[in-house]
Amino acid sequence: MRVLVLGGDGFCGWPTALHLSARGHTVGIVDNQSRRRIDRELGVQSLTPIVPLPQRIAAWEEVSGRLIDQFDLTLGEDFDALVELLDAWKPDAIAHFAEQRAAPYSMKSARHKRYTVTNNLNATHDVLAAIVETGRDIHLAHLGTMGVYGYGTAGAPIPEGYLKVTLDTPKGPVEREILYPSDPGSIYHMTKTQDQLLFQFYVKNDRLRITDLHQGIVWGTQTEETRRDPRLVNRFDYDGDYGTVLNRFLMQAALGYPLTVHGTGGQTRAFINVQDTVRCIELALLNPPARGERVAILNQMVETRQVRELAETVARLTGARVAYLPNPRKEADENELKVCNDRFLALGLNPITLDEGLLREVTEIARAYRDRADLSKIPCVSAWNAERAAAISTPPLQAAG
Ligand code: USQ
Repeated sequence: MRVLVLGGDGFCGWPTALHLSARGHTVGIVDNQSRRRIDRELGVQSLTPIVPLPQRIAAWEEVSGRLIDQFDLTLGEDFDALVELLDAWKPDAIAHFAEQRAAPYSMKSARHKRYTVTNNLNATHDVLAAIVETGRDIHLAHLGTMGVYGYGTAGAPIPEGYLKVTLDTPKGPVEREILYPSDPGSIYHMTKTQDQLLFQFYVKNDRLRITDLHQGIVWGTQTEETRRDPRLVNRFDYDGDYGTVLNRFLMQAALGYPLTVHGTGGQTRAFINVQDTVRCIELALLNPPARGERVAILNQMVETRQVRELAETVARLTGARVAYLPNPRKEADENELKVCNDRFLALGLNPITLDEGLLREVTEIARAYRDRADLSKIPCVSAWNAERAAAISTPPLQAAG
């Protein structure tokens, strides 16, 4: 299969490109270096040292003997170039990771909100319009998020994208399946809920084949392929905007920094290891919906955990202290979360679960690169609103452990 990976230099895009290449697919990466530009804007760098994209690709060719093409264009802006690329490179499928993916970054200021909305929605829409423009039958697999659902349930597991509802009509009850009601918790998550409507429209109007993957929080760093050479190492984000919760805790533990739990830590979220992320993408690409079929929605997650439970596990393993801090986010303090992931299990995913040995492996990575850490970048300083900004400017509530 010929697959274009949009955003192929990023945290999920890069290991996906390598995984697909290793599995015999022909891979092209489209990336405009926006993730590296944001690092410079924030004055942070990945804990793991990442070489420039052309060197990454050359290293992959050296160790695997396989070529990856690279294209530098800005999705959402360079529309004609995108259409030309699709016509010339002739992908069978597109894996779309080319969106600004950090919730805190999207809430930093009006400028960051506007950037996230403009970038994400125009990127997604341009890809859809470009596929139609070429007239080619290209399957689009998009990295969505569990956050489109919100994290509160009425006790029932969150289904894979669609909810059965019964409408009372004058002729009696009528059953329908509708998109699960969106309940985004940040501007970033909101852009992914809007993407869903773009997909629904383009399937209805143009019969595009589209898969939307609602992914949970990714933990871990390396995959089979990124381990093969130090120049292939994946990003490890630990800063207050881009670092995700479990990787942050593991890195903080490696540095002897108190684990930064927001609020009570009662937030329950869905998790997946990065190795399973890349497997899921290939499974989704190998099993596209038929033309005319509704958007295929799969929950790309393995298990749910509470934030404080994760902090306690990491503390037990490493002796780290846990700090309960005022929450910069406007989110529920406590929630239950049950999620269906039957579709990937049926496709043969044999998932990696949060295992103490694997957690230790990530801590080892963090230890190996601890000298590159800038402790001043650890605190989460992007507040969701004025009330949350005031809350985080007060000293921590308590430190335990
Ligand atoms: N949290 C802490 N302490 C920290 C960092 C986070 O308690 O130091 C808490 C947050 O308040 C939140 C939870 O941990 O309740 C998750 O935060 P996160 O930064 O790990 O994840 P999130 O902002 O939701 O976003 C990440 C990815 C995003 C992806 C999403 C999947 O950045 O691209 O879409 O996970 S999901 O969370 O399932 O929507």
